[in-house]
Amino acid sequence: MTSCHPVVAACTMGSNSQEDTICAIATPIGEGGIGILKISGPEASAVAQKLFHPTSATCPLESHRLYHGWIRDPASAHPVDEVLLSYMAAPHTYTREPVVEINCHSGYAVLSRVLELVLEAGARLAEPGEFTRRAFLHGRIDLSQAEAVIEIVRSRSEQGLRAANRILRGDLSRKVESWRHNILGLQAELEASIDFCEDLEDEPVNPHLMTQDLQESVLRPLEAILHQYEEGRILREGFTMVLVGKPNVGKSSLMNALLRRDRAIVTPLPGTTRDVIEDSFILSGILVRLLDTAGIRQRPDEIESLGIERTLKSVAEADLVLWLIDGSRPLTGEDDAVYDQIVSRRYVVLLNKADLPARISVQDVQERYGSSVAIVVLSVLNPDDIESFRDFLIGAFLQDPLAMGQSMIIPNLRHKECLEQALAALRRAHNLLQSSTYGELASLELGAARRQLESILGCVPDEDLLDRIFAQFCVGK
Ligand SMILES: Nc1nc2c(ncn2[C@@H]2O[C@H](COP(=O)(O)OP(=O)(O)O)[C@@H](O)[C@H]2O)c(=O)[nH]1
Ligand SMILES: [Mg+2]
Repeated sequence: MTSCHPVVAACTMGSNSQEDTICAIATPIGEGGIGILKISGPEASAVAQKLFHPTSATCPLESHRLYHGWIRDPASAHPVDEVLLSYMAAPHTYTREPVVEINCHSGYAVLSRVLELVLEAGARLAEPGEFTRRAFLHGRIDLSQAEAVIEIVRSRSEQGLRAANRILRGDLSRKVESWRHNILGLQAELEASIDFCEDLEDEPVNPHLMTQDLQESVLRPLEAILHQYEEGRILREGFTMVLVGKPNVGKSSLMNALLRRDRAIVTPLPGTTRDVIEDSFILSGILVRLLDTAGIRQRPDEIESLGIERTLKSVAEADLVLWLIDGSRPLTGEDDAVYDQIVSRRYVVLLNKADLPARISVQDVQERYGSSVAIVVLSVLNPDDIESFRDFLIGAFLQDPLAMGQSMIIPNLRHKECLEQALAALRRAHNLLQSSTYGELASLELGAARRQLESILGCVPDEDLLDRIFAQFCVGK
């Protein structure tokens, strides 16, 4: 990536924590096809060559080639595993350091023995995220891209993955870098005009043009990207739906039908589901989190009351509430009690049990709860109805995030907070510029905004922040 790298490199050079050679098992430990051990650092090749015996003699190892051979215990010369080993010379590697990867058979004993030997040969066990941290410290990626690596690893949906890949590719970095560049330009212009005014008592810059420039080249695009955060949250974290309704209306049955497996217990006895049960499924490439709740009802017992408390909490956090009503029984005060709890949220009514003789109609529901409510009539036991309901959800609620997922850049929470701070400083600068006498203060505000943007890219050395970010990684990434 781009023009920001020299900045990152300039800010981070001089850190000397990167001089030793680190290693870690990069794949999940357990029985499997292949387990990979990664070594990175100046001694990577020397460490590997103490243990590795290639089938056909090749010394020194050539970069970016795969070698077949055996790992042997240097003390006893006993074979430990038959492996494929690759050596990648710096700087064309993940960390920009020399890297060795050993593809072993995957098993607990094999991997831990090879790891032990690599440690004895002079490497140190990597900390969580240390490989990616080195990629960042060596300027191969900036901080926002390093964060995208975590999101890629955690992505559970195709759309979430796409959004994270866009950040890793540098789409956000390029924008932030260009705003930073524009602000720097404005600041230089402003500083020059301040000096100039002092010397000549003249006004060489047009503050009107400057505020316009600030507005168009930074303020507006920054506002636009912040706007994308909220919708983008759904792509990243998933769309949360919570099922509510009085007991026995079919909530757990709907949960199981949407998940296509028996997750929640379904019984004809009211009050079976006492806790909030959570699971998720993929709808049109988007992760949908589904929460089945205890029915909201009057006069519950103690355990059920706790369940109801949790239900109300999930209602408050949901993107959409699915309110189930049993169409084969008359509406009661218990339905009213549910309505009272969800009325301020975005919700849809599901008039369920349409396979049974109807005791209430769409009209009855509208008369009681208002005509603007969206009502879906269905039987959750009918697979065709479930298919139509899935289509309804996509059409009514996932269209916008899906469209966004095609191209938009979606900042994460940390980026969003930096962008908000930058925006606030830019707005203050904008106001100061309009009253043209406060050039110096405006320049200070521009500087504050620029620093917020730099912190998105990680230009500002902040060990605490780096520790916090890289602690979220696993060892070996
Ligand atoms: N006939 C019919 N029965 C249903 C339907 N949906 C759920 N049920 C039954 O209603 C009872 C309660 O369902 P359940 O999912 O446990 O309701 P919950 O208490 O709201 O979670 C069970 O016996 C289900 O089989 C439906 O669409 N039609
Ligand atoms: Mg239930």
